[in-house]
Amino acid sequence: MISPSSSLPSVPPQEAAAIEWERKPKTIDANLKDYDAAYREFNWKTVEREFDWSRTGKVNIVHEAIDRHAAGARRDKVALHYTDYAGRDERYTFQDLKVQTSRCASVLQRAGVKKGDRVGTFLPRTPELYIAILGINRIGAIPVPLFEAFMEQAVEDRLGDSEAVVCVTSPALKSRIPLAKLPALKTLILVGASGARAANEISYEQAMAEAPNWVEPEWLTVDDGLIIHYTSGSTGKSKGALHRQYAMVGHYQTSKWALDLRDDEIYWCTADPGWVTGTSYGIYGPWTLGITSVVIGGRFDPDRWFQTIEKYKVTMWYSAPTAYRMLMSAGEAIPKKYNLSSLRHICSVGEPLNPEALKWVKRITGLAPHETWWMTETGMQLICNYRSKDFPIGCTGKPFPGTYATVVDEQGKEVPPHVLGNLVVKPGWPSMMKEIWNNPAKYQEYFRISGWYVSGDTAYKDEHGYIWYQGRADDVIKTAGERVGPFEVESALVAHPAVAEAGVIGKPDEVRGQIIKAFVALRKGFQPSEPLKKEIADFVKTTLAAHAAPREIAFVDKVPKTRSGKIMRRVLRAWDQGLPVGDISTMEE
Ligand code: 6R9
Repeated sequence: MISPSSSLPSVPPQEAAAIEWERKPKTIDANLKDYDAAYREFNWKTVEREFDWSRTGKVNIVHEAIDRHAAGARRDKVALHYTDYAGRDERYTFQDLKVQTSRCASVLQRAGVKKGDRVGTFLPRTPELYIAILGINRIGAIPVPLFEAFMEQAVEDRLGDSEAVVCVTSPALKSRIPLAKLPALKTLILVGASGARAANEISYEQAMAEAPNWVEPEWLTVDDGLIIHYTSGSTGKSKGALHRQYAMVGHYQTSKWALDLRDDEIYWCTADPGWVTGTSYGIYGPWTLGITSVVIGGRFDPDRWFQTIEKYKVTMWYSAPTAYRMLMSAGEAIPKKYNLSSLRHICSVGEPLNPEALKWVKRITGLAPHETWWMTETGMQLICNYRSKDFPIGCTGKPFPGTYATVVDEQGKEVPPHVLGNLVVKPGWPSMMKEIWNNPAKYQEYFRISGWYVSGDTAYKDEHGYIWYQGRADDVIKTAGERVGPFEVESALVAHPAVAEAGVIGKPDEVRGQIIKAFVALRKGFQPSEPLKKEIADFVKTTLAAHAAPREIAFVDKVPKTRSGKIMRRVLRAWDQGLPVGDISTMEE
């Protein structure tokens, strides 16, 4: 948070000549032809008409994303291409997904799941994960997707807080689900299980084989639950952002205008459904539009990534700056091996896209990635660059039509161009989270500045109304595009027997945006050493998640805290950068 007493820093207008523009030909054939006209005139009500529920009053995302396509001209259209480059190479039509998600829905019903219940998914990126999420939606239950890299503590926090009653998982991952600590969790549905199973375990394959091909969706209202995504803040454990069915209105229209998806698209969203991008734009957006999606399993591999574009003739690619930078550092020889000429549009999300990475992607593909700014809590893209609109390279973009995002001071007053402030959004856009699960106080914190939704990011606007993201105002870390809360990492660190205290910050990193750095004070009797650093980092990897483990550890005598016991991460950041620590009058003795 920008301190209310300090005068707001101003960001000098860059020399006009120093700003490079991405210019668009007037003739470009985009779904959104005239951003400025749309911004003046667009009304979300017109989008509601795209959904059957606007006529029937019967709401369920699975009807709009799958069943209505399966009942019409898209019945045999491929909805999902999947490969893991290790033996699985599959395709599912909309009709196939109707059958599969029906069967999965029936399996869940037989396991006792009811409308409104939370159901975890804890699976690698496979078709079963997509089928499970929509199977859960079909019966009006609420999916809680868990990223496959989560270890026991992360799994316990999320399944515990959401009180999930069932979790769809695999034999390999189930050992990370601490059933004894999760009283609400009654049943595990195991994908790929063979042999004996415990009484509370169901074989996915067996149960699917016995299930009927059709289960009518549970009819809901637009206010009923769609999904809960857990995400991190600067304090406390992860929090569950609950979205409602109405979010589909936002997913649909942003997929149309920002991702520019059209009917003949071969669309590749590289995000995992464990994170919000992987569901809003890996499932709900593209499939409500009836688009063909590509999903690949397995680990990140530059060669495979470019191969995927060639193999499926991908036309639209939605990925993240860290991925672009990793591809860049793997060298230009790799993309040169593949035919990338099918691509016609590229977007980026999760962290700021630096001009160097943007230009590299453009050199390789002929296309500049377009920024999309949004958050788990916003459910949909809110500030974007558009395929038909010129933009200054390096900016975050302009508010999506029908939304209002701006930059304000601590009183909620909009600041003049080039003055740094809080990036805020006027509440009321279609995909805004409905609540923070079990935590109304946390939800209210988002609206602390006179009725604005406060993103926690800082930004400025330029004289043309483009918004330029500048950083986080709080201690939330974005590492390789993944959002990590320092408190979760600190809690994992202090569980190690050698660690007395720990403070965690995001340290700037050329490839990953930020890396996690931990300052650790050891307990009496432990000596600082390189092997101990590794042991502590590995401990976080195995208890919390690999991406949440510190890549750097510094041993300190004491972690700086305020007299009320809050870790002074500002001081840690100054230590890290070798800068003066500033005012430490509130520091404990
Ligand atoms: C979708 C997603 C949200 C935070 C957000 C901001 C950062 C996202 C960005 C961006 C600069 C962009 N962020 N998109 N920063 N430019 N285009 O990433 O959600 O994981 O909740 O993270 O990510 O800091 O506040 P989530």
